[in-house]
Amino acid sequence: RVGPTLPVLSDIATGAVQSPTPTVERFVNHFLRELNFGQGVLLSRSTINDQYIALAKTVRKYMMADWLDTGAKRREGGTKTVGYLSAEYLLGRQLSNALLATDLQDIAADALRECGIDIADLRAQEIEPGLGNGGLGRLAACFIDSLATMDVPCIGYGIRYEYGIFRQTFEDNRQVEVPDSWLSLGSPWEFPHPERQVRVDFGGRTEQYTDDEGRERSRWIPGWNVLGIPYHQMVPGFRNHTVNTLRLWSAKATQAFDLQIFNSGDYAEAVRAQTFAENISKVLYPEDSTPQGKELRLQQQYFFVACSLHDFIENTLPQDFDLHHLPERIVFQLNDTHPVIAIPELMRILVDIKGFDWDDAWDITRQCFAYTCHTLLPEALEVWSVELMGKLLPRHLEIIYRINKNFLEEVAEAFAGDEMRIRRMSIISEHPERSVRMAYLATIGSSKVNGVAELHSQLLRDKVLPDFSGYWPDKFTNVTNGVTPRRFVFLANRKLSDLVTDAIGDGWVTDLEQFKKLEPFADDPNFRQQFAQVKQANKERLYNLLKARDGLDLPRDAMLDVMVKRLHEYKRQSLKLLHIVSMYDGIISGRVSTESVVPRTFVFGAKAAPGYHIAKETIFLINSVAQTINADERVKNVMSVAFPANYNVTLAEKLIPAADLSEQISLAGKEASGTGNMKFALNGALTIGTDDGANVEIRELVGDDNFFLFGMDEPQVEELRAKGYDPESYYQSNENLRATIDLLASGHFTGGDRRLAAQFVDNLRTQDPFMALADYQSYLDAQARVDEAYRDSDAWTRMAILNVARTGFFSSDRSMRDYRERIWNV
Ligand code: AZC
Ligand code: PLP
Repeated sequence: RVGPTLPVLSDIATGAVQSPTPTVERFVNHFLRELNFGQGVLLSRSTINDQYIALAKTVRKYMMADWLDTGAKRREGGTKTVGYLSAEYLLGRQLSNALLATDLQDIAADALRECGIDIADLRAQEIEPGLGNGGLGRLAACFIDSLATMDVPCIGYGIRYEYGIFRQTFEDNRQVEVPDSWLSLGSPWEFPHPERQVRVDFGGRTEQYTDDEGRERSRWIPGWNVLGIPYHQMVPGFRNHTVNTLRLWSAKATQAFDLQIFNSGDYAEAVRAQTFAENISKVLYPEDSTPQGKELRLQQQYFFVACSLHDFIENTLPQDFDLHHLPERIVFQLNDTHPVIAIPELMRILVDIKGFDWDDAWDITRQCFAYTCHTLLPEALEVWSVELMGKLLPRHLEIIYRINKNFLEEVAEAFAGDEMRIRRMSIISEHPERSVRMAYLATIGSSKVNGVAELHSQLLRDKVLPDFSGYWPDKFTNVTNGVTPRRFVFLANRKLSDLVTDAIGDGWVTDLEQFKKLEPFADDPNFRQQFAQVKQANKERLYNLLKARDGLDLPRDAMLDVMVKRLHEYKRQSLKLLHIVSMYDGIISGRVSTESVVPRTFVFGAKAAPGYHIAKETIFLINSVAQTINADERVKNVMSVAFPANYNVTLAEKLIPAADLSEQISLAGKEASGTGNMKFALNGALTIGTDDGANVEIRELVGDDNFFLFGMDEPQVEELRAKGYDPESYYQSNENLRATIDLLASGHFTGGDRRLAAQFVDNLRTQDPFMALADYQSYLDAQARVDEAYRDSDAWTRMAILNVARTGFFSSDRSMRDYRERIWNV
């Protein structure tokens, strides 16, 4: 078929280029052209993958004019840009989001139908780019979506990992990791620009010299280098003709590297050199929150940061831009400490390359950075040994020392030489080995420091960085996290979106506070009935998927109780497991009759870091418990446990809209914020949760009556810890708890083998570092309240509607407004 073509976008001036008005016929035409001339196949001979790629490339054409236009507008406007520096972007599938942003969903579906293709099959073909571990990476993806939707100039900078977060499979109930080769079937959403390569140096030594003006200076004589190749992705705003850019860097070997160091005439050796260089962007480190301190990881961090700063300064700013004005044009947001090496890197560029005085450079640098901390766990605060830093980045280490020296002089002056304080505040810690505390460097080198929920920001000020917040009270602020309503409500929950839009119009998609208008509908029986039908339909959709995907057969009418997040001791999947086993024990021991219980389906989703032993044991035990319970006739129809493998964004989009109950049960004071908790509430699940992270704010907004609170709060946790926590005393004094743990230990769930549960049980009884046993009774009591509430399904639905109506605050659009006002001034 031949039809009209897209215009040639040769000479772009702001606003001058219009995308073609989409029609079904045009879309068919563009799609078939992509299939024929792009993939080189006829429709009749094309595979689903051919069709998916052709569809993706068709959709991106409809974004192209806006992308070029946005770029031109940004260059001409001379406005300030947000440079979001993040080692992770957990993007999720791109196709549906692009169709939504461009409003092409219906046209594309119709067009494909004309070609005899069901668009759902093509959506399912996409492998999601899993370039992140969990909450932190997904947050970055939500933020860039919101910035595009709000038309804020933003470049997302990161790493194009060849392998993202591993694919999880289970073998004999144990987690087995499989490489995630997300690029293997082609990646139609990225635009490589090898001609824009950037050279990144590593290693070598520094050298002191006197410059032309007689100043003592230092210069870096690097030992080796690699090239960074940028891959661009479009970040479309929601139907606003803005398309921002995500720029991910891929490492490639340089010629110089081969020749200078490794080329001994030995072919194998020369290839090894290339492999070595390209390893830098080969794979995402699968540790969530707990850094490993590996050399390759520091290489990754410096690699993408050096590429990004170079890209902005040399390729994005106008030529001859006076860098004294840099803070007027860029603010780099540091997504946790992973990109913090950017601070000494900017100093190096300004002082060593551009010849600035140290003090001028420092003044500029501090204005250009802001730092977000995402954790409270001390073990999650990155430190790099001085030895490693000196070997890999000798000049940066020198710069860090000088920053530290100047800073400590300032502290000494302000606090009359208070030695203890000076030692506490030093970027360099001496124990257990000399190392660089990246969170301190970030704090000293940034204009603002923020936590990610009210409680977290308060604890960050009071517990993690008290000396710094005392010294610079105004530097510290809070921005509570948010999630994008486009992906996590509109796309993930079409039925709810339609219902809500019928009730209050569609303004909520970009102004989620409008959900407030739903409040009166909570008292409308007709609306409640429709709302309950939506929930039921979402459950059916999920169960059909789990049947097809995992062969799971789940009952249709039980309460759906969901705990999905990375597996971490502090998140306490162990406590959830204790609840399940207690319920099961109650029934099989005859204490509780099946007629009296509220039937529940429990769903877990969680990946464990491959080297995190106790987390993997927990996965094994959950799977073992699930297997036993699902096979036990005595609890048939009242209990089932499902653990679909490989929890990722794609699965989250199906699971969250179906849930009745959201499990947010971390030990108080450990979960910085959580964002899964927000997604559940916005999709009409009720939360059972501790007073932790953003749960606190969720509960404040939805009200105590619409939230199941349990457990110690953070001061109580501290108090118990100070008193000396003895998990065994809870085991001894609580009969149900004892029965539950004994049943776990008995081998009942592990084919009679007591050893297989021993580590898990021993850990709980003797260490229990996250106090699951202390919160156990309170948790079970709260679960009993959940059961009571669920029995009155109409009242439950009312509470669910109020959760939706009152959580519009958790839009990432609101988070971005807060960053603009409190941190960025853009
Ligand atoms: C997570 C926090 O654990 C989670 O509470 C928060 O919601 C999320 O960041 C987004 O702010 N942190 C991480 O994933 N990783 C690290 C290094 O903390
Ligand atoms: N992993 C995935 C795939 C997610 O989609 C999310 C958030 O929705 C998270 C992890 C973070 O979950 P939580 O906030 O519960 O830790």
